Amino acid sequence: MGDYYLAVDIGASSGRHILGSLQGGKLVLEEIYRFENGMVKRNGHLCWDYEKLFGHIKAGIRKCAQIGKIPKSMGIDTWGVDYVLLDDRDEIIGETYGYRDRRTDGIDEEVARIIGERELYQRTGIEKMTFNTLYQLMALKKEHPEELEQAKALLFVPDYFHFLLTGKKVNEYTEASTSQLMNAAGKCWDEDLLARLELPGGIFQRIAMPGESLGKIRKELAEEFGFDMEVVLPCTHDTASAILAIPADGEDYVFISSGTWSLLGIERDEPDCSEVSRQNHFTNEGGFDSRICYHRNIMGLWMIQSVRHELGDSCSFAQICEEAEKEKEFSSRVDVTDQSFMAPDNMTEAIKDYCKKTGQQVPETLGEIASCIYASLAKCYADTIRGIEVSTGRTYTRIHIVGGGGKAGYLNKLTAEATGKEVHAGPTEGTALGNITAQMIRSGEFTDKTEARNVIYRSFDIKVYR
Ligand code: LFR
Repeated sequence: MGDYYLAVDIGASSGRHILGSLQGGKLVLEEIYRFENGMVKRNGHLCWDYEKLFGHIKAGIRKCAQIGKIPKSMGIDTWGVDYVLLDDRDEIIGETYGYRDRRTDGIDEEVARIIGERELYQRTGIEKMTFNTLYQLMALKKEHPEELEQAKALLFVPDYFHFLLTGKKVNEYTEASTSQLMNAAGKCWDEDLLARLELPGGIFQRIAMPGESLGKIRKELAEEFGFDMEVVLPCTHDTASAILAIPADGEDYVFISSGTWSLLGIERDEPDCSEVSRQNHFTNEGGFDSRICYHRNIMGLWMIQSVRHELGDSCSFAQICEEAEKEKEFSSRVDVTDQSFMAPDNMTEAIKDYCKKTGQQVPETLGEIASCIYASLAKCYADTIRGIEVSTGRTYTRIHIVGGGGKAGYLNKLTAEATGKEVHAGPTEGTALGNITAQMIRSGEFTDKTEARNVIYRSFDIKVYR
């Protein structure tokens, strides 16, 4: 029996604890704990409840002892950009805002007066999304400058949970890259940028690479859980973790990390911070082995999740796919990167409004709405891939879809049709798997990423659509 490694993978709508181990040359996963997540409205702002999340993190760890499978190490990954500020007693200062909160609306224009978008991109390589940490901090500086002044440390969400577990403060590289405050070429905090934005450089921590060990969990926690274990940094940004788990060899593919968001792109050694790349909305985020995840953020299944939620979460995602397929002739399309779908009060209405506004047939039934979303996503995938092919001057024959969205068979089919490429869907637990992979490389179970990906390829069911 091989050693166990624990991934805590927290997404915008749910979190899970997954144990991974090597058994007979294959990687075997076991989900031991699952919980809900979501932003909550507090004082008119969309916020996360970190206390509750940490309670779930601990409950899932206790589950390991209950089932007698003690992990050798663990690591946490979450979405990007969100952070906490800590005071001199390591208490959280102010609200724990979530990235869909609207307080950053319009802040981008103020930032552009300090530093032009072109130069900002040349430095950071990060696509302008007004939820990036940069804009969030600038909004805070405007509304609550005293909170920034009081702050002693900034930790991104996974950093914060790792700190609660070990007492160590670092900013993990892949997550830090999503802030839009890191220098893409130097992989370090862009001190000059921070100074020009008048942000307190002292709150940023040492940038730590995935694979680094933060040492053992705190003594009190080890006593509470009844066992000790090491915390090893995975790619704490979920997207980078998912990309590490792509079951591919060579470089002849584009990836889609499909979940709440669809992140579509390629891996590369050096960032492309050119003006063409900026205009095509590509972002250069940190990946495993100091590589760059070069991709576009596409709204993704958030639109389906929201519509489903508006129906009282009464139908399964598989049923939604079926309904959509019945309406495959429905021809209205929306731009899935449009801001109006970012955080609408009602997604169903936002889609109807978009169709009305653009003179298209308004979808009425669930089937029509889902058909419109899936077909629009597939179209956006095809356009984005064309953009990548133009900018890299090469073509790709395969698309690897990792993450829960890979279960949407109808969308996979549409993607194969719209792009003319072979779609390989799976593994669906890509993010947790990538998290575990980084830990297993650290402990020597895999010599490198290539070996890990070969094992992943052998271990999981991958569905191919032609
Ligand atoms: C996906 C993701 C994306 C990021 C978005 C917000 O879960 O991490 O990569 O752009 O969430 O942080």
